[in-house]
Amino acid sequence: MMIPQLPLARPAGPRLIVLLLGALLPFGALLGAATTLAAETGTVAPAAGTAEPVRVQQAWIRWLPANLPAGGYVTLTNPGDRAVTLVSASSPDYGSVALHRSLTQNGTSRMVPVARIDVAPHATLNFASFGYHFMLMQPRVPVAPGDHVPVTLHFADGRSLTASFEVRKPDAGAPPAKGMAGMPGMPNMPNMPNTAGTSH
Ligand SMILES: [Cu+2]
Repeated sequence: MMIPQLPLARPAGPRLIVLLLGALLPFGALLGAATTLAAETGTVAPAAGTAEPVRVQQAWIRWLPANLPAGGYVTLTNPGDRAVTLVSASSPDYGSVALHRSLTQNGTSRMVPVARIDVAPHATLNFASFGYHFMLMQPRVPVAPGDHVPVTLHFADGRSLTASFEVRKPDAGAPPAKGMAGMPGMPNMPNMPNTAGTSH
């Protein structure tokens, strides 16, 4: 791991060194976790030991033809003692990724933007179960079933996590859970091949 050099142009007093160390520690933690983020599952780097990593599983996108907005779904597990709050998401493959929730009001189903999605301590939140989804719009590249799209989840505490979302056909459900694959200490998920069984 590369350790940034302290600036030599001016003397670094003890206070400055403390500040620099404080800034570097979470950076180092991010670097350490980065190797696990490429697979479908991943973890959020702990912020200086204050929170345990969030686990992401069954990340997938329900593809629709004609560049219609696509719904994205995940299962988030918070193993920590504090709630974590998802506040936004982004993807290099889409111009816009919004947090949405489907509601049924007066017998009519509609979806509304949401500003945050909380995951309680020691809880698992399956997006689909609560009507939550990512609304992915304005694709920047051709996206088709069988593809994998990176989506970065941004949390209220400043942490973020990039997971690979499997693009599936409109009539497909969530991909099967990967068992223990998302557990810390088992980062050796292969670079995901197309396992969706599509013939696209
Ligand atoms: Cu929506």
